[in-house]
Amino acid sequence: MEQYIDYLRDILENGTEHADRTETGTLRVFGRQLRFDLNAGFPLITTKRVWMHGVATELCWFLSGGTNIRPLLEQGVSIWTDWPLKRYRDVTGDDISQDDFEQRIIEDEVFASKWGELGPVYGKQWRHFEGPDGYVDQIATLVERLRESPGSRRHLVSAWHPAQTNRMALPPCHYAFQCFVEGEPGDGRLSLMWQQRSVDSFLGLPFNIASYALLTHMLAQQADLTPHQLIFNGGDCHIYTNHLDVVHEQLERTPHPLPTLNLTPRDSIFDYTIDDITIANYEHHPALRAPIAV
Ligand code: DHF
Ligand code: TMP
Repeated sequence: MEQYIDYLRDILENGTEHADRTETGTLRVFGRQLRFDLNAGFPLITTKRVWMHGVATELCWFLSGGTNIRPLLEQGVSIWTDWPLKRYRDVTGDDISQDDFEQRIIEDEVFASKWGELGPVYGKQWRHFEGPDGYVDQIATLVERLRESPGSRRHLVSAWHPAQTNRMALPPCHYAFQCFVEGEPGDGRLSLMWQQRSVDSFLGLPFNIASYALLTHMLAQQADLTPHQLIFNGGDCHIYTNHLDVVHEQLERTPHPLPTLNLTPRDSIFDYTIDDITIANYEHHPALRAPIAV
């Protein structure tokens, strides 16, 4: 995990200032890669606490095809609330608190379907990508092809739907991933590489690394493969200016050994629940809090 610290240092040293969409301001560099050996442990950042429950709940929600924040809130996960809340406040002029807004989404189904929707984001594109001949379930197709044609060079899932990005609360940040299988049948190794156009390096990236690592473990289990490498390719890699203090604090910390993942086997990739996902021996430095740019 030294490489995450090196990556942060690289942005601090080489980044240029940018007045971004959220008007927070960032330091940014373009085009960076991180590589994780999944056999060396589960890549959960140890120089602060990363909320694995949030990561796992979000990934199960993506895999379910969900695009409404209601099921996340029912499971105590608020990481996606800011965007629907902003929309509600802007449209209605009602200065509702986050707690009251979340409570209404949970209690009132009609309200939730109107105000809890993020548009055709990850879940929709992964499971129901709309094309001229109907919908494509990219995840079901991926698992089927990993099993039947592991050596293929076409194991690709895209969350980027150019005709629909304007209907999304946020166009996908991590917008595509590719799988790669090597080794003999019965002894195959699965690697995964994802593409991310925009990277909130302090808040978003630790979640993204853990999420794709977990997805790689799930895909490997489904296709009878061993997880191998996880590769991140970032486009606009930035640190928000209001995260500089907590980033510097992290640079002072020495990473701990990595934890491990226990994943209960399931028949289908769509059957995993939060109870199937356990992280063991997660030693981490204290949590670091910072505001998210909306
Ligand atoms: N916008 C921005 N500006 N950055 C993001 O990382 C981001 N991520 C989104 C949606 N929009 C975004 C979805 N993923 C948090 C983490 C991931 C995430 C959204 C939010 C987050 O707030 N993490 C905090 C709190 C977690 C906790 O409750 O413990 C963290 O400290 O990791
Ligand atoms: P943008 O759409 O203007 O690029 O803003 C999106 C912000 O959210 C940007 O800071 C990147 C960040 N982000 C992540 O880093 N990871 C994620 O998974 C998501 C959804 C967003």
